[in-house]
Amino acid sequence: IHKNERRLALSYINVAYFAFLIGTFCGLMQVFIRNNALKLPAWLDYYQILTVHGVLLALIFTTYFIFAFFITGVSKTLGDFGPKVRSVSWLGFYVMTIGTVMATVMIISGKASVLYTFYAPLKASGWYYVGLALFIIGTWIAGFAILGHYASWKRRNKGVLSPLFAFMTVSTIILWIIACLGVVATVVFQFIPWAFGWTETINVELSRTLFWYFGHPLVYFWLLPAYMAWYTVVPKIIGGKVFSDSLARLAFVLFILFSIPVGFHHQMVEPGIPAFWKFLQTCLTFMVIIPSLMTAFSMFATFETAGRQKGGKGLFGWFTKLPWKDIRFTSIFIAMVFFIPGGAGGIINASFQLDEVVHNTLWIVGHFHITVGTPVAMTFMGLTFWLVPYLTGRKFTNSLKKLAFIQIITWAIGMLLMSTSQHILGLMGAPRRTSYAGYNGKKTALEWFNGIVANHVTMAIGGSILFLSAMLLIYIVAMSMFVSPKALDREDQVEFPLAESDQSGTPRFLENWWIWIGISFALIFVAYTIPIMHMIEHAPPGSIGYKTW
Ligand code: HAS
Repeated sequence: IHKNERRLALSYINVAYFAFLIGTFCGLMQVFIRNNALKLPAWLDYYQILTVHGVLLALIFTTYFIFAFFITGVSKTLGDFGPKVRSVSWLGFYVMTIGTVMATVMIISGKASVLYTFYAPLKASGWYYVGLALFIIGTWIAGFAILGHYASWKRRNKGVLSPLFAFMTVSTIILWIIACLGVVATVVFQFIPWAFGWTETINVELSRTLFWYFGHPLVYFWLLPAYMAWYTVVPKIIGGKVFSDSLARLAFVLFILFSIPVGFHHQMVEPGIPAFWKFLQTCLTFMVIIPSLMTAFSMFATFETAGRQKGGKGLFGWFTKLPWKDIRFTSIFIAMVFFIPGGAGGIINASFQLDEVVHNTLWIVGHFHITVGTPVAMTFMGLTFWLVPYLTGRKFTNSLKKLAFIQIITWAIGMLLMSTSQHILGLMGAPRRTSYAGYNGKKTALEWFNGIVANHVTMAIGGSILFLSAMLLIYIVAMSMFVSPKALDREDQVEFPLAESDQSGTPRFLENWWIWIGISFALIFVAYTIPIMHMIEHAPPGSIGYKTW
């Protein structure tokens, strides 16, 4: 790809891993605080650290990495960006980064210890919300640059289906733009006026609703780039093809339709939303599980087909033919395995009454560490091992490959220990979002939390292994970014593995975005209009919306 796109993608990756470095360090501190083994100095607060951890890992690391992957893949499949798209992309990068720096400075200076969900009535400095708004606007600019590049490709290739990678990128960006409308609305019209003192108070229920309108599709904004790698990169690495081009496209379209009108499943216990609307969104949540089940089916089919082609015999012989010694594959395979309990946990959370048992407990923390923290993060690690050397033109040496194996195995072990204990502690009632670990010295509580797995110590051991793994990853990234020798011979050059996808049977209407955007808005309208009108009608005195009805 063009050297400018390389530079752009590398800039995104640098910010991503810088955020990863600080974010994982804060994670390490957290497990020790919860274990009562670390006392913070007066100027540093548990919530300050938790906010840095959540924002830098869940929002910044993911988003920057995702854009690096998009830019590289789109310019590889649709061609060089050209000067206009290039400048808009850089503008997006700078606006995002100014926003990120503003928000991070506010959190570190203790003026925004509101966690990554920034629930009202917790209030941060107004500049924190301005930083967040700039970050989102930056992603829109960068996203529209890619959409513009895609549109010009479509104009030049009338009636032709776009390459699968580009199709998936466009779906994910459309999902992101529609999702962000909620967070932009609450940040610009509710939080900023309230934080700067222009309005007296804030409509809490409405702000949480607008946040989760965004918050749930946010998790699919993390997941879909991982799925892109599963669908388009993994088959190439294992020597196969995309199992079904139309199935893959349909799965992405279903995410555009069903990932947004489901935010109430994060608000099941909130009294301000009538049960009927929660139930409706529970049903829609079960719809959004379908494309993940399709993905699981497709992955098994890809593995089996490729394994049998390589001579795998019998019921499971194909399994042994997979390239287990290739870290690009092994890392992503482990990521997939983690998503089986991760997804099952999600289905439990979504099951209306069952959520009463796990809501606001450490179970949820366990859930998101085996969704975004492993399937997504570990897929991004598997991509990093070839993406960085591909962009820098350096070798991914044998010693780096060995280190990469150690890194992946330690991440998997650390996460297994930490997330299992979080799930069990959560089932026993250990709360989330708190540094409180002493349980008032209550004997029964302390006995509960003293099992081998259900223990804050196990959680801390897992967390420490994870931190060591994270540092190893930073070392691997730094080496392949700046130090490793340049790959001068062809065989040393690292490739962008992209599988062949047979489009001959794919229906053209799958790429008619207006149909999907239209249905998506119709579902959002059905799921949200009446409850939101209800919330505005009951706006508290002094907040925006009060007495305007
Ligand atoms: Fe979730 C809370 C429901 C998926 C992230 N979720 C969270 C939070 C985060 C998060 C961050 O309904 C906490 C938010 C907060 O701070 O409060 N989640 C779901 C459901 C799914 C789901 C139904 N979540 C995710 C993904 C995330 C993520 C993905 C990040 C990337 N989640 C909830 C609910 C809550 C929640 C409630 C709120 C709970 C509360 O009370 O607060 C579904 O999308 C899951 C579907 C997935 C599957 C799995 C398919 C499996 C595949 C792997 C195949 C494996 C292979 C390997 C091929 C059905 C694709 C085979 C190899 C072998 C050897 C077998």
